Amino acid sequence: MSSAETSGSKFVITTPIYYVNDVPHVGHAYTTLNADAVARWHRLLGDDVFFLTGTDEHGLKVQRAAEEAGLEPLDHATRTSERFASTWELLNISNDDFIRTTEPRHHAAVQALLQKAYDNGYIYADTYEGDYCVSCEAYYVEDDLVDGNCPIHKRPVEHMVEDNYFFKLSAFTDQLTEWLEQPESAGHSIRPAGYRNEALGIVRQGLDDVSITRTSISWGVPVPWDTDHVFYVWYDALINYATAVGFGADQQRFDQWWPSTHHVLGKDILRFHGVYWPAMLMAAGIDPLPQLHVHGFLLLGGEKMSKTGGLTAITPAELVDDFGVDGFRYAMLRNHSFGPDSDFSFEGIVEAFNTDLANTYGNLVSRVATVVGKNCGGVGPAPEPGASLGEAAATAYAEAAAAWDSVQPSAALDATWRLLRETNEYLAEMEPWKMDPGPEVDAVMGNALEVIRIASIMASPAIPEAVEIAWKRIGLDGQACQQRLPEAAVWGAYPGGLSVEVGDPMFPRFKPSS
Ligand code: ME8
Repeated sequence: MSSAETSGSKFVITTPIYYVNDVPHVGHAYTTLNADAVARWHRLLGDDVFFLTGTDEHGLKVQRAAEEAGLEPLDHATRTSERFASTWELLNISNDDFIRTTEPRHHAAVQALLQKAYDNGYIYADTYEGDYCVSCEAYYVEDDLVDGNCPIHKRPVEHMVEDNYFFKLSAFTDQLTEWLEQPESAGHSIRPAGYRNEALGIVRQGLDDVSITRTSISWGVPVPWDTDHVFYVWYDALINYATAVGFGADQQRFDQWWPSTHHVLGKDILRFHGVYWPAMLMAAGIDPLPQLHVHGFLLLGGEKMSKTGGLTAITPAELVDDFGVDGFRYAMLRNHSFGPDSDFSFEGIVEAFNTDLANTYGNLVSRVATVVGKNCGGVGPAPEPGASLGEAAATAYAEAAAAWDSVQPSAALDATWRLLRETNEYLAEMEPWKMDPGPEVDAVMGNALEVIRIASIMASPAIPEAVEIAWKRIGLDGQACQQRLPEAAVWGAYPGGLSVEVGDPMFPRFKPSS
């Protein structure tokens, strides 16, 4: 569906709910920032947005982390959940809800949804024996293991034997295949396509039924029809997306919001979101299925940055200290295109900050304000109706809108910054600073101001605070982020006659301390 078609409609976007066994790192921030930027873009389109994030608080991994910290699981979960919430506040994340799986609303929804699947005949009792990775909270079959270790965490698995309830995943092979193979025009299942093919590969290999309850631990949501059991953490966690829009509590609300659900997630949890979750929804009779947007890993020295992997934990707060909130947000979104794995580096952030924010955007704003001050008496002129920059702006907008629409923030910012660079080149060519006051310089500066107005709206999902400053500098009130697209991107709306202010550099160049 194109942006124009979804305008004014509901749009639900979610992040994974993060485990509270440790604190937030740059990998979590990457997912959450992408979801945040897309949520902000949809608000600009006038959509009614519900942006959900939260924490996943049950399971053996969390229980053990609490034991290690000498705390009750709930106290430990509360403490870490707050660290996630405060990190998102620091990063100016615009979530509309923050769900914790230990909340009563979630327990009720999990029980309601799985009871439906049970009543529909898709859950049965049996004994399970297998190799379990506590870090993944998942069983593996022997073929999946690498030298007897978990393929993701490279740690030994634990052999477990349990009386369990099983979910008849195998019954959904055909329906899952059909969903995964559906044409994009019917609403995509998983994007980018490589991940859809990966999910199809999992389904085609043959699906075994999966164990969904535990008796060995008590830290979970009790099974409503047999309270000796708790649901295995993944089957409780996935349901958070349904809980938050009212499943089992407010059917009308659920019916309104559910059909526009988009999940943003990393490739490590593709199997759960792209195979198990849709099958659970089918088993409970919930339709339609959500749309998935899957990204790769941020790598540090070639390894996934992971809290359980014991690799360097780089906290977002440290990077915000160096680059500011918008500097960090921009670099994360711009440097790592959504889909493939991508190398994360401090140098990469410095480069994005200095090149794009300081030299291109910040410089354009100061340069334009300075020339308007000197050659236009400090009053911003209106743009020319048929300016060539107007065409460049329209092209950049169309490209950025398509990229945001397909959840490609990096590509959208690329198109936006191309327009800013073209404007810097236009100024270098026109040399308005050499012109005398008069209509010629007014036209050039009006055009440049109009690009600043439009590009700032386009950049606002990534750098919401900086664009407000730029807007004010060119004499517009704040609220660039509250402009309604696509109308606000149409060339010619900068009214002229506004007072333009030079101010301090918006993004002073970052110089690494040696
Ligand atoms: O899996 N690069 O939680 P989790 C990019 N609770 N993204 C990364 C990353 C990296 N190096 N490391 C982590 C869970 N992420 C479950 C989810 S959802 C119903 C339950 C991001 O705390 C990425 O989004 O291990 C990944 O999918 C997620 O964090 C895993 O977070």
